Amino acid sequence: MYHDQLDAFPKHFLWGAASAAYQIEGGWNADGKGPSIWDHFTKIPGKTFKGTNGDVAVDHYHRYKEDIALMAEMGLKSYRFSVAWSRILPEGIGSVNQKGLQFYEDLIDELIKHNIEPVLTLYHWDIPQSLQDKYNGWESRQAIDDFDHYARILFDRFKDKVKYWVSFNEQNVFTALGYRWQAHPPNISDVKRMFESNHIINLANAKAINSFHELVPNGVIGPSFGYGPMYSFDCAPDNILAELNGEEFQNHWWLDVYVHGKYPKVTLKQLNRLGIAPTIKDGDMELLQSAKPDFLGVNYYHGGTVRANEIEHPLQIDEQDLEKDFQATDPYLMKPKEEQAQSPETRMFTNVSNPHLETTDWGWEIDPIGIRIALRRLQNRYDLPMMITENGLGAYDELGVDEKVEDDYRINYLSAHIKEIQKAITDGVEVIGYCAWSFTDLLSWLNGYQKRYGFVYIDRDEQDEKRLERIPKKSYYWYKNVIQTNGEEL
Ligand code: BGP
Repeated sequence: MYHDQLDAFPKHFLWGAASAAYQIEGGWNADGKGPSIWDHFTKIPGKTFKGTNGDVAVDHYHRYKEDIALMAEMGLKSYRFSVAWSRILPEGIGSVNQKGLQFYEDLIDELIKHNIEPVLTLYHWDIPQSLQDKYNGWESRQAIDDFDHYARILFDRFKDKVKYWVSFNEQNVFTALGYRWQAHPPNISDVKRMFESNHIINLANAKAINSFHELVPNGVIGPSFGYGPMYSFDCAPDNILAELNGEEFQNHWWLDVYVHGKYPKVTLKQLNRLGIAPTIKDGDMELLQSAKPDFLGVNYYHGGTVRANEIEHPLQIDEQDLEKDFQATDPYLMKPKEEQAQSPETRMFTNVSNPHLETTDWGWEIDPIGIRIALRRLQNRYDLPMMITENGLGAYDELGVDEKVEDDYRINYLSAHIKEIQKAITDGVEVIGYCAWSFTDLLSWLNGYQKRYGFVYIDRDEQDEKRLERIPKKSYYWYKNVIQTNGEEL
């Protein structure tokens, strides 16, 4: 579908930028803050690039006024940030740390003073370490009530100041990296435990959304999902089937629960067969069905291309095995069930690289049309308003001798994606805002400070905090103009 003329962006479109507490704040133990699992994890040798951590990060905790002044100067309409649970409740439960709460109140007031709409994320990956120690964090159902208690403190305090709320950030990413790939805290490699904790997080999400609707009738809430549309490698029917499997296993597995309160049947059956489906207790599905988000937050970086497994890995079977029985024709089924369970997607699809797409310096595919495809698919299936809550380019920015950063590559990247969003809006998709990742440079979870995303350069690196000076890049001025023209000049 091609349009002669594109619709204008909606009048009150929320042109924004995003961040997360651990990646920018620093002040890791300031004013009574307790440690989170990230404070703990980053101290394990070999886990992050050059051992970087968020102890100081970009010191936003002490410099938020300076950062918000730069947002105001840019004309930013919205700013998405996350609250660190362990600043509010250092032990995860118990008495409130008033200074921690006050920090966020001051931040929100400062945003409002400058007409910047706050978008508050309740959870961007940093459960308090004390809850991890006490009952294994998200593996315990106690976390559902404790998260709700924490969320209600924020709903109560900020219900008249904050309209837009995000419940969980990229549940698909932090459960996979934390419980399967040992790349994030809590540093576990166990697929069964991943599905169990994921179910508990679904319940926590639903319970908090219900509390929100009780306490904040004028606000809106939704999860931010890390969505990557799946593409079939080609039109061979078995690859199309692989695409269907990939979309269900990687995306609908979460989104169907958020929006419709149910797990996709085919994936659930497969997980049950392998003995790794989550334990669903009486009342769980009712809770999931009772909570409906008001909008979907979409974090878009790239999608994924898949093909049928047998093509990618041609069958290699011992002559002897062939004698056995029909199952011998499928090497996957010959593995013990426990081994099959460690890679449940094996027979559903295989990831391959897409020959049509270039990649970033970190190997992430660059696919602007994918954001339109994402929005179209999500509108089709879930029919909720959407906010792009993250999208951006990680690059090695260089501060020139003239103290300038000429990041034309970032401008090209963002411009191409925003144009596709405009096409999706013209198609008929309801998009209420766009948060670029990120406003300032910040700590990349595993990649230190060299992988930069911001409109504002921060003068620090892995070894040296330097002056932590804020220097607007070329993209800062470009985005300022995008906002001023409400997207007419991209
Ligand atoms: C998303 C996270 C963000 C951010 C971004 C870039 O998955 O929600 O917090 O980090 O990815 O990722 P990275 O820093 O790994 O490049």
